[in-house]
Amino acid sequence: MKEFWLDWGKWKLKPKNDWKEKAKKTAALEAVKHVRDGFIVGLGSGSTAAYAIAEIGRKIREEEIEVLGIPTSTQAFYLAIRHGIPLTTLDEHPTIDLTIDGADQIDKKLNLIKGMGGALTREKIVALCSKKVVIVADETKLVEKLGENHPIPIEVVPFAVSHVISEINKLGGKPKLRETKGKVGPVITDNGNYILDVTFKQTENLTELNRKLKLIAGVVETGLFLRIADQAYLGKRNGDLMKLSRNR
Ligand code: A5P
Repeated sequence: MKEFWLDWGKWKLKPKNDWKEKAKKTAALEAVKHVRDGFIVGLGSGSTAAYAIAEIGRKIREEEIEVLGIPTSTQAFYLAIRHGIPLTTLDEHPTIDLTIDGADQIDKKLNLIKGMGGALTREKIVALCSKKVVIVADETKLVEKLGENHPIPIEVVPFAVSHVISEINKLGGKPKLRETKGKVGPVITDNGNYILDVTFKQTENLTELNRKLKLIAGVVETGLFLRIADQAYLGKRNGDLMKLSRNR
């Protein structure tokens, strides 16, 4: 018999996605094999990166390696503390040896959409300061075409939000201000900003789209991570692991 859990919000039964949790954990554990003694490690955000953080903590305790972490969000910060990972900053260590992070969409060339957890700006800074970026996810994140049927999260300075919305409309995008759950009002990022989730009908040239978005005054960062990731481990439904690589 299938296991079910009750989604009280929608008042209907949903099958439990156990395979996804196993797949995410398998991917995360594989990625942590890249962590070496003495490494500065970028700690990603989200539920898959959380498995990697727990495994890094275990490695520090049981294999007695010395590692310093740089968290990409408040979530990663507290998880690192809980798992006993000593922390440092980009000011002390501007070059990171390895970053392990999740993603919301991944294409075969390892371009990504990130930011559904609202941590895109710090995630991108940490990734761009890293010698190697390894992405961990379950196989459902792999897509043929990035941005199709999926919004692009964009972090915006609150003062500029109306201006940014009007400029994004001119680019053919439909922005939606991300709202909190459990409190009324907009989501406030770790940097004190808002998030716009923007859907575009046309997602042919994402490099050009990203360039235009970054030129809008008030846009802090976009969730388009193009040619940033080096490797991805994707846990599959059947328990296997898919590996994707990109040459820098
Ligand atoms: C956080 O802002 C995101 O970029 C996450 O890395 C992304 O949403 C993946 O999260 P999950 O691993 O929970 O799917």
